[in-house]
Amino acid sequence: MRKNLVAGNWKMNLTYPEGLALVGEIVNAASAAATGANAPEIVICPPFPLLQGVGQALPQGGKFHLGAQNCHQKESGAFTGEVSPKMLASVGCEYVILGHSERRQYFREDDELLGQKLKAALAAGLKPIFCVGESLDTREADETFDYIGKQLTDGLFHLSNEEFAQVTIAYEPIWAIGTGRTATSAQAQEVHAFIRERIARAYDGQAALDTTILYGGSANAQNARELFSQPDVDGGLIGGAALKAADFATIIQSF
Ligand code: 3PY
Repeated sequence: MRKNLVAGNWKMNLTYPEGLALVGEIVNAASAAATGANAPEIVICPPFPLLQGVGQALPQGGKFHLGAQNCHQKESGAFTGEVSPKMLASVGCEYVILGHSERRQYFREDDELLGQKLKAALAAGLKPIFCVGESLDTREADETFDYIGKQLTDGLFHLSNEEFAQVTIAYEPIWAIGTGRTATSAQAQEVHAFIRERIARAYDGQAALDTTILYGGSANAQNARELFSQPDVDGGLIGGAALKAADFATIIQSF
């Protein structure tokens, strides 16, 4: 079901003690903001070794949820160094980010592999946060909509209606990730509306209305309110600003 949602992607940052300290600060700073009609669902996505400890530090049964940043496509087996969706679920994960541009770029994850990961995550009861987004070259060549349309068709729209209902989409323009450049709220809204229209075509109008679509890419305490005020922007997938408790709390209060 469509909802306001803010997810913090900690990426490959923080040791175990640092992560526990940060999550304590976030819970203190954000608990007051995590109540009320507009309060978003809050998903904290630390690196694998921090998952269980961070999960245990989150208040249970409320707005806070635990997510991972990736998973393998198989349930178990001889895949040295990998982590399965079932393992994530067993330490309390409810969400998993899939298809982040850093995974696509540095680990060569393509739509076929991401399709398998999506299926595996869903089979383990996880809710995927599926990322799409164009490079600067693609934007400047005026090919943004074709590119994102293809990512949606090839990566996501093979899911059944029931599977798709579990998915949150994150629009993360690559040129805005870790660069300090943010899409303007109008640029974000334009792409979010396009994504919603493509969902309506692939599934139906109700599925389009029910899907949560997040903006990611240098979203921060200063620009979150403007971004989240757009009609098709339901929240954010937050990078650097998720590592600062006060900023993250401000973002959570930006609805
Ligand atoms: C960023 O904002 O840098 C992100 O990549 C969030 O996932």
